[in-house]
Amino acid sequence: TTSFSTEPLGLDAIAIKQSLANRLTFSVGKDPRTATDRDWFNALSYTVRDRLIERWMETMRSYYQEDSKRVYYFSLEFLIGRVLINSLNNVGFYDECVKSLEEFGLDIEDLRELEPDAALGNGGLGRLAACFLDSMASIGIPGYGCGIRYEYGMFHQRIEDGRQVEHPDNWLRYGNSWEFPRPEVLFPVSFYGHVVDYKDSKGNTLHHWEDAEEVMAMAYDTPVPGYRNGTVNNMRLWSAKASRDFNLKYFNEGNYIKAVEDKNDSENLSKVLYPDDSTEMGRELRLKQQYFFVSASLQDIIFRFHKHHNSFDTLPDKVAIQLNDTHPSIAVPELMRLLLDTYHLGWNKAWSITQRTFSYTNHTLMPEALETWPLSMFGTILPRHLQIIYEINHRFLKDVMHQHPGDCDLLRRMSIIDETGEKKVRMAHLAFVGSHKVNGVARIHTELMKTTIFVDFHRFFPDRIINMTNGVTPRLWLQQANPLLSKVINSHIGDKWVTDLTQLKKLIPLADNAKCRKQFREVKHANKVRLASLIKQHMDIEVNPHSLFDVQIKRIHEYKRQLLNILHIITRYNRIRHNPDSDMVPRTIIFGGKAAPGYALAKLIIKLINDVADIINNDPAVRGLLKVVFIPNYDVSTALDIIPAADLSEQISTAGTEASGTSNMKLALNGALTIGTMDGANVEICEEVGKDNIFIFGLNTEEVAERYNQGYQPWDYYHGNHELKAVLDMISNGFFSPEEPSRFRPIMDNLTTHGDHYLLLADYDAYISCQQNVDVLYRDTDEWSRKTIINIANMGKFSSDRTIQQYASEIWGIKTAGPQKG
Ligand code: DL6
Repeated sequence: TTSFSTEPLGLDAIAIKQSLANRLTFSVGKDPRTATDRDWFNALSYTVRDRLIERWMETMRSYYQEDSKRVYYFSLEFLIGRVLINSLNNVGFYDECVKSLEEFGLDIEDLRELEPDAALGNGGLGRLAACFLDSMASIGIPGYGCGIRYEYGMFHQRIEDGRQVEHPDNWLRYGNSWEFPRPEVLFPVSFYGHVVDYKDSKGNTLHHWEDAEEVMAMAYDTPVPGYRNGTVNNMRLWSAKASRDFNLKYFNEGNYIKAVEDKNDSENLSKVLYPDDSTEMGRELRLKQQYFFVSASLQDIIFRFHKHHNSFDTLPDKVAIQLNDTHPSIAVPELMRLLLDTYHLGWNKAWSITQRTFSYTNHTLMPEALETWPLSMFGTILPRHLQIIYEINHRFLKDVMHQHPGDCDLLRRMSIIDETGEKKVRMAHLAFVGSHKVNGVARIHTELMKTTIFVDFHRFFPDRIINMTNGVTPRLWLQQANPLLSKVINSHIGDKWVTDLTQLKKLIPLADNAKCRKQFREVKHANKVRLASLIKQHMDIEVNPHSLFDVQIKRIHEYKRQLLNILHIITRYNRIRHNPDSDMVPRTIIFGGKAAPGYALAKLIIKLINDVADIINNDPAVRGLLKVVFIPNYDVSTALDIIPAADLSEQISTAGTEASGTSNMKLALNGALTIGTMDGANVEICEEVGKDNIFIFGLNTEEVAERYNQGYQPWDYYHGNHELKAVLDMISNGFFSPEEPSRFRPIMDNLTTHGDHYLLLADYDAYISCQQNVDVLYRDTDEWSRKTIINIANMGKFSSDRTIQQYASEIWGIKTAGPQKG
């Protein structure tokens, strides 16, 4: 036999230059005279990808040889962003690449801009999944991302006449050089049909799912490199392909058009990401998407498991599956179905294996985001799964009844089937019952899970709920986002923080050193100048880099209270106008975020921000003291431009509503001070940086609850505060929309007549005076810089490496070497 081996590819500039030339010629099919920047981008990405493949294969071989326990992160969303710079950085040959490109007369900055964001996610939940993949690879955990290869990712937001307009995100238009299509990795996924029961020779009942429609799931693999550790993991995304058999039926009947129509129907399954992260998507296609990727992934996992093992007994020792929210929780009955119907295990054994394999992460307490599916729809699409869910529920409720005899109300509350009104499957109950651990994403959120949505479940399974406070990857969110700050940090404490973020603590003494404070200040200023020039270039708005950059970047949602920020802006505007001598701290207030296309009020908030910006930015009375900018199409790439330039991070959700937040972590890590409520991970950020180094205001969760219980009266606040009244009157009387004075009435009504559900008026006063404290501190340049350094130094806890270590040891049962040192 001929031995098969490849020459290791060098990471030096000479080897890279050679690869670039080869790839441009042989893979892109161009010569340097005719090559466009995009051709060079492709040649470069192939050059990088080749180096990933070597490590990827080696990693997969080692997992196979060691029969390592594997973690599968099931997620409907992976918000990866751009891949090029991350791969160069993680493999560790960015500088050499820059040099080689220069020899061909190319600038890496120009090429990087050509890469579209892989925006296969909505916001926090999807970006967290991407950070987790980076951390699993960087720690050396055999972690696989499993999801859908959407043809269209998160919509592209344009602002036209101040309003959000959604455009399709055709991110695959120029191909995707990072992925490997695997036409041979193909699994059938069934829908519809019905279940027929048979008896086997021993009299056992067998369940056959018959007359189902089949769609094929085809795998696309994307390598996920760890940070300079030789590990490259895999993200496997599934794409829907029409099943050939299915079409043949119509072809044979001579119904060509029907066959092709059906082909499109099936392939529509992986067409588009649902662009809503805050309300339940009660749509048939969404349920089918969920089942589609879950079923394909489970078949794939079992196929891999069977290469080594012939009994399912050890499945939970070799496989851990993390359910990213309830979206993939159909995996619970699907694994049961495979174990019962395909592999003929008994119920108890199958159930024990299932529970020990799955764990579930909850990302929201908001009732409108908790998924339920009408029973009739569910039973039509997945008839066998509904039967299995009934059986799971029956056995579960029997246990509950045993412990709490006679408590019918408890049974009704805990049931997986909601029988009040139209019958529905409660996916969160299914995920909870089918998992051995259920986690929240910040301490306060986890505690609230125990006392609110899962109160009965927590009483019944007291050890099941645990906390895993979120984190973000320091590779992307500091090292790559902020090269200037990274350089300064490295010059003082070395670069071990990249894989052990707690090292940042060593920066603490620098806070008391005037020279160091100046260094940090200069970095921030340079980043602000850069952002200001991007804003000028893309939006033609002049912003003053000496002003305080006050940033709120996140999905637009009532609970996140962008509106409270606007109330402050207008208050500030009025103060400037009414006190012509005031020398207020100049501020640039920056927003970024998308609204769900069907969320009318959120879209109206965007319009309000832009209308307010229009008036303020063009009013000479403002005298350069205030500027408002709404940066369109907030995505991973724009986040990387904005975050390093922020002075102030707005984290102002109503206490008890934001599960964790992660932009709070990214901004503080880059030296912004936080103004925020005691909500989500703000609570732990406050604990880490100390309450003197953060601006906390407003009602806490207990006070919020009290306020609701007492019967909250927003009108009292309106009448009780003349500044607030003036601001609300301006919004509702058309000050900012003279051409359509009633445009923002719905906002006014929401904040008053309709009860101000998120308590903006109750928190207004505290917020405004807290913002005054911000101004006072900002004037004290040195003290501000001191606190900035203390913030950065104390962000070590919020690395996703720490989060993943915790998942590994407390949920997945995987031993790791601890933080990678250097
Ligand atoms: O856990 C990641 C992220 C949290 O940081 C945010 O606080 C939370 O709002 C977000 N949740 C979602 C929507 N969840 N659902 N379903 O994105 O998760």
